[in-house]
Amino acid sequence: MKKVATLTLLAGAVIFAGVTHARAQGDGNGNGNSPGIAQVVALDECDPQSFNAALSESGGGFCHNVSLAAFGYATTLSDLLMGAETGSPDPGWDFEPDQLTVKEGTIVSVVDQGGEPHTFTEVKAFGNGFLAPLNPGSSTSVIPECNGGFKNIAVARTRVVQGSHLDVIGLSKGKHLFQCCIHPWMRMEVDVK
Ligand SMILES: [Cu+2]
Repeated sequence: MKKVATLTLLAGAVIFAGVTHARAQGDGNGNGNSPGIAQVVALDECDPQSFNAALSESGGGFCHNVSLAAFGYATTLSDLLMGAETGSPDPGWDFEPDQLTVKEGTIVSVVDQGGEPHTFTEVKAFGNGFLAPLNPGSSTSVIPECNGGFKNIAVARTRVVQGSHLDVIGLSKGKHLFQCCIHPWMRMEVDVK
């Protein structure tokens, strides 16, 4: 019982730390020389029932319940896989906005407001992710930036889990392409002026 309480406290502390961090950055927005922040949201409509039943080996809480599944605002795992395979992926899985123009030095802050983890990975050219069933035609070919999945530390570092945010700093002037290495149709462009 004591152990559980400690864990809960720890979890609370982590969440609280995350919030404080986000606030501190918010204060820097537009003040003097502090860099501005441009926000990107990662969205999905995962259906907790079907996702968590199929992905129970990853802890059972893979898909958090944010999608109002009871009212039909959710995509089941089989529908998601079917759409991805046939090349008409669910548009509810998305980065918003699709394109962003920012000044050099701006922090691009990606917030995962969906129910699933995503990655926000910079790529040379958009292409397939590391989970074949979510690629068109279930292709096993993977673009280099996503290769190896989370076993590749470079990919793991671009992960954004549910309810958290990832800050991308130091983007050079020019065009940058980002995509999710899990759901490869989640794509966006950041143009740095
Ligand atoms: Cu994703």
